[in-house]
Amino acid sequence: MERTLIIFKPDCMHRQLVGAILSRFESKGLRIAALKLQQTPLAQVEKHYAVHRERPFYKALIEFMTASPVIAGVLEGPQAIAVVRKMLGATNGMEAEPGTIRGDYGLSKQLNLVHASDSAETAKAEIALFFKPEEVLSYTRAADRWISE
Ligand code: 3AN
Repeated sequence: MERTLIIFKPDCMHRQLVGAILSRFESKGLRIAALKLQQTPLAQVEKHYAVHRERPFYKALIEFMTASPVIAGVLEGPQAIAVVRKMLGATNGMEAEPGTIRGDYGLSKQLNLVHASDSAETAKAEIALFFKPEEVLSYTRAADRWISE
């Protein structure tokens, strides 16, 4: 079992696509381990995107990610990190394959709807940045034995 951090970004919030996209993750069989609405503090967004500090789009990215409340969550499942990244598709919505979330809903590099952790190390650090340990819950769903063996 793996856990991965997702963030429904401001464009997703304003386009009212959170329900539609969360539903795709649920339908896949991923388990919601945490979910919350928050106005992300500047320092937290800066820490989250610290790897992009030198990139030309960094300032715009920080402004975008603090422009409105977002919904952050943790999804759990077998190989959840790779599975969720695959469901999102390429960063650039113009290049993302149809059938992926960005391929179906996006036409932009920056306005790409959902963030998801890209490795086991980043997932661990990002979950710790957004959630206290007690906010991330493990539980068994009635359908779990029919979703993965
Ligand atoms: P991903 O979200 O697919 O992991 P990253 O980690 O390369 O993509 O980039 C983080 C975020 O920075 C993206 N989600 C996107 O919002 C923004 N971003 C990445 N590349 C660009 C770019 N060339 N122009 C504008 N924004 C970008």
